[in-house]
Amino acid sequence: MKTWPAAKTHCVSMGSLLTTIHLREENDFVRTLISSNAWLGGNDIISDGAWVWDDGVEWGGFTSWDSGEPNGGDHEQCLIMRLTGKWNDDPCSKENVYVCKK
Ligand code: GN1
Ligand code: CA
Repeated sequence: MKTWPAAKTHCVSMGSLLTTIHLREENDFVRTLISSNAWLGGNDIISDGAWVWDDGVEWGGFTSWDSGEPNGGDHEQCLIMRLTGKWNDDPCSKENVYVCKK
């Protein structure tokens, strides 16, 4: 369990990134890997609502937001997958499991 920045640093230290998700198939696969809410490699830290992927792929393809999400404004800037495979914006300072992608 790590904060989002610490999780990201750990992935990078292994030559990987927090996982990004560009296809429904990737979303389904990552969901099979997790047993609690897990950080993904996306954030809107720079500007509220302007989501970016850590791998540099432009936001705007596949998304899997849960109903009502994202709802956190400046308080919830990091992307997390719920057990349902749906996404939430959550405070980056929370400690969660995470998935790296290489
Ligand atoms: C959580 O705890 P609450 O309901 O204020 C979560 C949000 C979700 C929300 C709805 C800090 O907020 O990211 O959008 O549930 N925030 C925290 O599921 O856990
Ligand atoms: Ca939220």
